[in-house]
Amino acid sequence: MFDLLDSTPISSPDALVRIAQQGAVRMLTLNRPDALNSFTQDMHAELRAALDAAAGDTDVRAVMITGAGRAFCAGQDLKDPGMAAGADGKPDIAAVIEKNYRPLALRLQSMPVPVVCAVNGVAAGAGANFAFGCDIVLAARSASFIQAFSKIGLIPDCGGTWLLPRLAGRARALALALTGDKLSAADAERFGLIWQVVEDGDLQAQAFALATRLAAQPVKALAATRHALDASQSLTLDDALALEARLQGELGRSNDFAEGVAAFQQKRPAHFKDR
Ligand code: T3D
Repeated sequence: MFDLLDSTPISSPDALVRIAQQGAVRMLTLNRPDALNSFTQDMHAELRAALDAAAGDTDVRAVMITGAGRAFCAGQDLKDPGMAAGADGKPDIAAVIEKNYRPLALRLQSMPVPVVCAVNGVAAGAGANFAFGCDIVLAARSASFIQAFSKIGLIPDCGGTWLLPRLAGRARALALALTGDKLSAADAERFGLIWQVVEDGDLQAQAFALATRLAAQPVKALAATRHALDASQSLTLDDALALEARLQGELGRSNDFAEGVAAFQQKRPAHFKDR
């Protein structure tokens, strides 16, 4: 059973992104609860560093992300004085996106290990699309998702324009983005935006159990699976088959494949180690 007390803290408890390790799972907690864990420049920098560190650490075989307090993440901190201003003195949001949101979305998509997101409360704006960019998303029954952008005169970012239609289809993506209406966790599951709704009190334990299960799998193959599925969206069938052949060819030469086949033949559990 998951218990935060069993995890080893890596960051200080008051870090903007708390980092801990339990077994092979690196746990990241967005930690600005008073501002509903909205993104500041500093929190972005800590999150980037935490994801980079997890990606570079061979002891990490899965990442779990959640939020402290009652929210998951309310998107960009609209009060952050660090928000960039252009030469004309007006907000330079393109610069904010290039510096923070684009690297974040791409980092998630290129993680060498699976990323499980435990959405513990409201996820709004870039906070919602950050969650949708993770590999498997569980949400507490009381959680909700809001494409809040249209309410402040913006478009979905942090990969939202790419993710939403792919996950939910154009009709639902467009309606969610145009209205900015709040979507319950149950409807998010029904729309295919997330994997599963779980009861509030079970969220952290179930997300950790899932991350632990994934960590025991051949994570190199899992990362290649994500890559092939994402790439297939813009490939012809023939090109997707060529990519499958290339990736399968690489994985076929891996220690994990040899171990998986040997474990099957010897009727024992496999012990995967590749990263
Ligand atoms: O640089 C750029 O701008 C470009 C990037 C854009 C990416 C984006 O994410 S744009 C979208 C930004 N996010 C939003 O527009 C969401 C704003 N927040 C809300 O709509 C609501 O707070 C929620 C629906 C998320 C939750 O509502 P509720 O009623 O549960 O809580 P609340 O009372 O509104 O908020 C509680 C506190 O959190 C409050 O502070 P206070 O009054 O107690 O001192 C509120 O101001 C603060 N808070 C909530 N969201 C943000 C925030 N502070 C700063 N930035 C926020 N995004």
